[in-house]
Amino acid sequence: MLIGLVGCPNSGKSTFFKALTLAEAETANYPFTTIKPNQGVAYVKTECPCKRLGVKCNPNNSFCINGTRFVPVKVLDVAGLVPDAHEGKGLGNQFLSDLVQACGLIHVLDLSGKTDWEGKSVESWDPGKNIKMLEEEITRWLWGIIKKAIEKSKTKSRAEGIPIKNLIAKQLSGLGISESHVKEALERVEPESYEFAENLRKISKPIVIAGNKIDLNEAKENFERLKRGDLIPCSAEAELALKEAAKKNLIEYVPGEKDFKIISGSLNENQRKALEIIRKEVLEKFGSTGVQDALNHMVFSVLKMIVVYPVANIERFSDSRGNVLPDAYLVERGTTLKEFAKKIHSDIAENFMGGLDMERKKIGADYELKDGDVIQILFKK
Ligand SMILES: Nc1nc2c(ncn2[C@@H]2O[C@H](COP(=O)(O)OP(=O)(O)OP(=O)(O)O)[C@@H](O)[C@H]2O)c(=O)[nH]1
Ligand SMILES: [Mg+2]
Repeated sequence: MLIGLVGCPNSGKSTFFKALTLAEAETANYPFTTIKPNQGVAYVKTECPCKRLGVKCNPNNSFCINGTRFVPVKVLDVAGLVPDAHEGKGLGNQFLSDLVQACGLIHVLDLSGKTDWEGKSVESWDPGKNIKMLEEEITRWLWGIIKKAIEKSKTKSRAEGIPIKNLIAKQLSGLGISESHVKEALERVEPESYEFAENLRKISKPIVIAGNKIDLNEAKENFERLKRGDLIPCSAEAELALKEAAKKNLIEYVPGEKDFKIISGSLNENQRKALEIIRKEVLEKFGSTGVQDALNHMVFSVLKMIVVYPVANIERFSDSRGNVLPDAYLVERGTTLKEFAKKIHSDIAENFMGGLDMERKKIGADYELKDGDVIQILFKK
């Protein structure tokens, strides 16, 4: 699963990326710092079943801090997007192609109004304007691709008498767009229309808005003024500072939490002050830095994913080597046991014989997985 970070230049995308991944990425206070995309691994946060099962886990593909499991998702930080990017303005629309595999986009918005939508320093800018602009640019970029796909399909459509709409789904499959996405987006609209492109964007690239730089007073004012329910207040800089301090064992901090604890005596006065400002201006006012919330909101609420823990031995909740709750898988809500078996391994799916739930009760192929399920898949060996 890949989540894209998009937004105007200088909005804090690369800082947000670093805060999520602790990977290297260049950040600076001028537009178009990022040219080539940065890809890294971030983690969504969920309750680990180890708590309720009363066991100690040994995660393999994920990690657990005091009963909180962190499950990996890929994130991509791209270049800044400016008005008319779809026509090649700014760094053009080439970089938008980097986002084709993304299931969802986090719009990192500079809420402080200290940069305009081209990333230039200004006294005051209405960040609300960037929201619509970004949506339109992405829709127009998609529309361009759709129009090309239609053009390519015309001859085949005429020659074989197949409706255009049946042909374009295949052409768009490389964009992370499925046949069902196309079908849903085409309800009551024509394939050539802007409305189809817009529907398709909403379905295939849903957006979560991260109102960044909330540590600044101007951002707080804009947050109050905009009053949008879909705006998540964030401070990428605060989250990055906390994660880096935790990595150096200066503080104890679980990503996404509302507080941290200083555990080292080696902090200097400036470091202490900076951390106290984060506590007072961000954590106490907004309940967290918002960065983890934005990612969690995308994955769990918007993309409707759940976390499932397959094990080889349901009595011990372990794999064959005795590792307890080793793997955490993100799957779409509604996934059945059989579909899940296919995701794990084609061999397991071919020899599938059902499964066992946490109470060691038998479950069948059509069993719909629930969030936090620990299951053993049974198959012929
Ligand atoms: N106050 C504050 N500044 C931030 C925050 N996040 C980023 N910044 C600053 O905003 C400026 C731009 O940050 P970048 O992360 O480079 O922004 P970007 O969106 O990747 O920029 P481009 O790659 O040029 O499009 C830098 O000076 C950052 O330090 C934040 O949460 N609070
Ligand atoms: Mg950048």
